[in-house]
Amino acid sequence: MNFPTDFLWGAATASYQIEGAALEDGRGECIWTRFSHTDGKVKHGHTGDVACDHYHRYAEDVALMQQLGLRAYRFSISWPRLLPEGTGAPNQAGIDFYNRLLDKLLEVGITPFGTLYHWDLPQRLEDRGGWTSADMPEWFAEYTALAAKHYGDRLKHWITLNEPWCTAFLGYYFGIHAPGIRDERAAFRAAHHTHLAHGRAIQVLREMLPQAQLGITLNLAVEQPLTDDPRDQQAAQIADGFQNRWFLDPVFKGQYPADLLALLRERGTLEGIDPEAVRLAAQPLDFLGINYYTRQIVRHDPNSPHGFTVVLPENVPVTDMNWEIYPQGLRDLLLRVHREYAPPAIYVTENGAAFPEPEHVEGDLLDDPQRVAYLQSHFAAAAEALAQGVPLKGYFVWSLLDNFEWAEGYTKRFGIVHVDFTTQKRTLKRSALYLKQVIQDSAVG
Ligand code: IFM
Repeated sequence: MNFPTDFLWGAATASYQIEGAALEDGRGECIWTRFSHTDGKVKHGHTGDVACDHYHRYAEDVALMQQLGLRAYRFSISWPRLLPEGTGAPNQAGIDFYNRLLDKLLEVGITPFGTLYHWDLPQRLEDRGGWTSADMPEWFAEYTALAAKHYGDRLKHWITLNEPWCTAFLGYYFGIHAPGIRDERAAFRAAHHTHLAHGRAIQVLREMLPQAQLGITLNLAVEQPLTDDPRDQQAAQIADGFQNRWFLDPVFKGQYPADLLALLRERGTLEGIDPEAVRLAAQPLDFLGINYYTRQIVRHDPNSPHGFTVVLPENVPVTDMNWEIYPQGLRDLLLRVHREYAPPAIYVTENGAAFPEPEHVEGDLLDDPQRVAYLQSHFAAAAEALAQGVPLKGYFVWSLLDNFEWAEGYTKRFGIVHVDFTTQKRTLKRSALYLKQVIQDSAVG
């Protein structure tokens, strides 16, 4: 595997998944606090109230990153920590937390990548319509300006949104994520407002921080038809529209993909949305962040609302999320995005896997051979894409720590560092040492 000596290897996390201190030091309630405290929404009734207690243990966690030789760390800023009501009066204690975190990272030479929105929307804004509200782009612009004012001197890599597909569709269509709404029109309105909010945030950041590197993170997948039957091929095309092009096209072309637009217009899904307005999303970017986990095999299904169903073939290797392990999909995806959208730079902003692991660990190392193999095969796929000309600049493993896996609670462990949620003890997994070795090897070319 050949990676350039300046390749930015790192690990990623997100505020609600690791910080805890959910209502401490003035942090406002977020939609995940509300959702996880609602019966039946999250497995075992788990919440992010304490999570990895990173809010109090950030220094210990940065020391771990340093021990692993990470060059970069991707984290997210919690909107309700900075603005408990979503807009209006800022919360100095919340602002100071990220000041401390940034200072610590820079002190040990780790490049911070900050994501502005990784799903912990202030509940106050959800009460006013959340992502379905046409005011969202301006609310987000206000929050972005506040973050830029306080952190712009030290934070040089900014990601506006993490996986807007999940915000819109898991949150407002499937209802399995906060705020738990099941309404197709609301979901597409939410998606539309994520595009506009992204566009406004980039405008604000460009003006306030002309030297900063700006991007967005999308969760993209390879969509493949189950068979050669033209109906399955058509189904895969629609699935690709939903998963990939509904987000890539606005960001890079300022428009929605025509095929899906026609289908959704026919269903009346887009009522009240002005598709032309999405041109605001196409602000020049410095990089695209891609989160890759798996591929999707798709078949024609006349009984499903949009004519397709995702199927998991028998006997394929899967992770604890029941996601197929398909490393060549990462290579294919990187090549495709490079060919069709040509972002100036690409980062894999998330890739990793959950496997069953004990809650408590004896000793100071946990063997996780499946995760080592998963990472090895995906790094190799990335190296192939790089060799074929993809401007891949860095790679963040998801995740640094075992953490709150949304509706799955603490039952899925993605960390390269094990967390005992009773004692908060951190234990390295073998995959952490593997990453350390890869980083060391790539430093010498
Ligand atoms: O844990 C999530 C993360 O918050 C967003 N991307 C996918 C990860 C694994 O499901």
